[in-house]
Amino acid sequence: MPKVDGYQLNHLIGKGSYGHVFRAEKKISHEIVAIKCIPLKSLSKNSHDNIINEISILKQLKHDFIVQMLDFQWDKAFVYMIFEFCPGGELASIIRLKRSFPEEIVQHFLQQLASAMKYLRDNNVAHLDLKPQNILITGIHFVQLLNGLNSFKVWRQVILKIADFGFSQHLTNDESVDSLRGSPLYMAPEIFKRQKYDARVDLWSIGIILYECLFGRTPLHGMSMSEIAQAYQRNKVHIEFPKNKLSELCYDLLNGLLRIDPEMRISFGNFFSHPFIDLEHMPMVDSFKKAKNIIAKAIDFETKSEYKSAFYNFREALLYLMPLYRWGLPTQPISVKKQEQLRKMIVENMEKAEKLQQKCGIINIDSKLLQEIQSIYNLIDRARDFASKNLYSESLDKFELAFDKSLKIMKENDSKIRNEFFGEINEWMTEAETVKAKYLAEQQQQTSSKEIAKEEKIFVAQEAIELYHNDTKSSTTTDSKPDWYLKLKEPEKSNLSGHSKLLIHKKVDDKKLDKTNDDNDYNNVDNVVDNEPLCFVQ
Ligand code: 3AM
Repeated sequence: MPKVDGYQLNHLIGKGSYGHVFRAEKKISHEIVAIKCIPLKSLSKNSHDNIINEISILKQLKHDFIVQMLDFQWDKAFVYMIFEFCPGGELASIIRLKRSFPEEIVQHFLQQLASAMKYLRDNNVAHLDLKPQNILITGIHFVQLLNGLNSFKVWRQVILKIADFGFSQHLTNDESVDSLRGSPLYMAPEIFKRQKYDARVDLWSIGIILYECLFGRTPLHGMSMSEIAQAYQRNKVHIEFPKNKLSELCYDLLNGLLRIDPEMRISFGNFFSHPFIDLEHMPMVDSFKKAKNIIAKAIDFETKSEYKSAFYNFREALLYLMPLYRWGLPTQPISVKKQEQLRKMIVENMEKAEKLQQKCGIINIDSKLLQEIQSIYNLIDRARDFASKNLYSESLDKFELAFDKSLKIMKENDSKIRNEFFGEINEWMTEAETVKAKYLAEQQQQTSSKEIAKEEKIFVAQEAIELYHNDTKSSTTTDSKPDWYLKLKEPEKSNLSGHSKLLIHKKVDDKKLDKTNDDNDYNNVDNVVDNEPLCFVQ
């Protein structure tokens, strides 16, 4: 048993990428830790560099969803890295046992991982070896998890933490590396193709982890390293998703992440702001405070008889309160008293919002349609993203799809929907025209047949615009651009290409809220929520 100053080593937990991991206790504070012991002898020059790299990076990182390195030591034989202890084991073990998870749980997990990735990104760190074995669980003991695989109460306690930065390194935006690292099933295609790669490989790995959690296996399950490499090199990999299982937003995100060409993959910015993840409304220590401030604003609007603004503020507050109530906080438990206070606040605000909604005649639309509309906004974001990378053809494809879908919805619905959701179509059209002009300029040398195809894309859009103009001309409403619509237009204020915050809100009453804390079969809870009618939408 190795000796580590100030710690009493208890027993071996397992063998990690570089060495053995022991459970240990800090002598003075009795804090339980995990110590990774890396034999210096066994390290090649390359691994040695990696370890030093891991240590220097980990020392600086501190985040709720990242395994904290508390300390490190070394002697002649070993480097000892001391980590916070994660009693829930690896995400990989849980996937093996549970196979797949309901979408709502996956969404919650992904929010935690995305939050950690955003922190890493802000610190210019790429992981480069993300996989379920490198995601540890805390907040609950592995045995409790084992005994409660179908209990929502158990899943509510799970906190995921990204671990093992052995392969990670500091990357500036335009730096890339070209050595082969990582684990084949989760490794991005550009690594297999021996192309230069960068931090975007982490987006691919997250896509595979998301796929595995949803469908119970990785897309290239059962293939060896060389089979996978060959398939990628010959461009023979087409990842398909089992259909009609998930929400449109979830498919949209999977689609964005699992793009073979990193240029076509969703960008980090669009990933973090994707509405399936919705980091903004993730339960955080300040969520309650934020909600209270927004409610104060809502009340203010209400007293000034500005009912529409009041409604949108009440609803925005609920978007903070609901996840807080459902999932709690990752770092500190919410007391029973506070939980009850939250419940009352939610019910009260729901009632107020519903009354205001009726008073203002704000439209109520079903969740399927709302998701369709959301996917259009996502397509526009992707189109803008491609255009910003000078990928004009890809950008036009996205615009075309968005216009096709918009047209279909506009034809099938009344002018209210058109006014509320498609007021921006003029702008989109102008943007698409600009992209098209750039595309044509780029394609001057090529055959004209391609140009005609792109020309047609704009015609579809034109038809949609005409529909919109007809509506606005004939509309009797003076307020053709409601204030929430303006919010859609400037989703993050500072981030024009960011995703519009177009979120679904479901009706919840006392009875259903009470279910949140029941230790009943998770799938039943899931069904209850999924079958709920929509109360109102953003
Ligand atoms: O071999 P198993 O899967 O039981 O979960 C990690 C793995 O366990 C565990 O050590 C083994 C080799 O990586 N491990 C790594 N870091 C840990 C930590 N911070 C940890 N267990 C608890 N806390």
